[in-house]
Amino acid sequence: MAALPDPGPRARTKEHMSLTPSTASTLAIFCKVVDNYGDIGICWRLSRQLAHEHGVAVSLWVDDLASFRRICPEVDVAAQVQEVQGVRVLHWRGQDGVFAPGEVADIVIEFFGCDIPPGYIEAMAARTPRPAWLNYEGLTAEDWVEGCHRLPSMHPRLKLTKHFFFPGFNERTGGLLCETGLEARRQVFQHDKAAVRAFLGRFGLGEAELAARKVSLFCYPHAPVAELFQAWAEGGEQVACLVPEGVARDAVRDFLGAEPLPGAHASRGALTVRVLPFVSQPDYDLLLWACDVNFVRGEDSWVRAQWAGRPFIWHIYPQDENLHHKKLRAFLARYASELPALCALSLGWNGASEPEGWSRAWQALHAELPLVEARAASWIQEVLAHGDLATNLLDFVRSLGQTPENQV
Ligand code: TRH
Repeated sequence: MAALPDPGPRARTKEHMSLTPSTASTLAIFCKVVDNYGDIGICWRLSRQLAHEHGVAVSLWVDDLASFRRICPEVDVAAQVQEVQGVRVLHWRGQDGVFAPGEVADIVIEFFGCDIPPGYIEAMAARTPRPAWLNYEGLTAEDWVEGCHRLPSMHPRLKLTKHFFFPGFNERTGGLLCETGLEARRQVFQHDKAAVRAFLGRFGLGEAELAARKVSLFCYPHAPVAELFQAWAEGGEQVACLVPEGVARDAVRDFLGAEPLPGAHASRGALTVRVLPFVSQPDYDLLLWACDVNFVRGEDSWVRAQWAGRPFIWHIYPQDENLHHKKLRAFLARYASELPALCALSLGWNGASEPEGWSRAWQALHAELPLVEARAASWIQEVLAHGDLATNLLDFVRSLGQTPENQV
């Protein structure tokens, strides 16, 4: 997305001044963990980037520290307030609470429309200047988001305006979260065979697995994992499937014939399945970079697989009335219109179509892999041409300082 114009020195009111790194603006993110790890995964990634790259003083309010700890082991689940990697983390325990206007940040983000405490909203309205208030929405490739991105919504009672901020894939959306230098670090790692071996060696992979086609597997429990395992086991190519602990538990237990604990592994035919520990977010990136094909899910791992520059299959978060199938098709239309085997396998994996057998579907994808790899590379350039989400978000907030409803 093209950055909104910098307001320039003449237009810099108090609001604008607060957004320059030298004066370090403050920002509060409210994160309700609905389930799994994506809610906190995205909020944590955004918090870190705003703090580390933009000099913003970030307060992350999160209601579930145990989920947070799984992706960031240094989180103390008992602490009400703690500092983690330069971010102030607060345990959000409920909707009660009275806040003074002085406690309100310059920028307030509510993640996926979670209701922030009414007391905090009252304090936002009483603050001078009022904060920029954004609702950070979910990622979808559907066209309608382009009409909704940046739309204002007036508070029914208070003099406050909330704006919708949509991540997305083009300049009519907010872009995707991507840290500065990520692409360069990824390239260096993937070219450094010794680094890749050392990383995978930490999980106990032997020579045969290192030489096999390495596939990481992260999906929801309803994915047809057993069918794919069978296809790989009966296939003509050695496959090493790396599964984080807790993922596809039943299918993995059946394959192993044992509890799927980290380190457990077994081979049948051409397939070895190995259980990995659930790793930290930075290590999960390395895992995606180290594998030849990645199965990912939800939102954050899906985006990280895109930045890995390797073929990936997305297991989309299921929604009522198969709404997610529409979202999946919208993404495939953008990403994979020239990749029929990737589309077929992705649709089958998500139950949106019946594949003509998993062995055939995998073989077809296998034959298409060079094209998928080329697409993975061109996609990164295409999406990053519109800037990264954190920068776009701050540009948008800066532009809000110029609109009448945000002036005191
Ligand atoms: O875990 P997810 O399914 O999360 C979600 C939630 O269900 C949420 O409610 C929904 O809104 C959202 O998806 C779309 O999938 P996701 O988004 O990929 O998040 C997983 C996070 O966990 C991501 O930040 C990567 C991280 N992770 C690790 O840090 N280590 C690991 O070993 C693995 C497997 C993942």
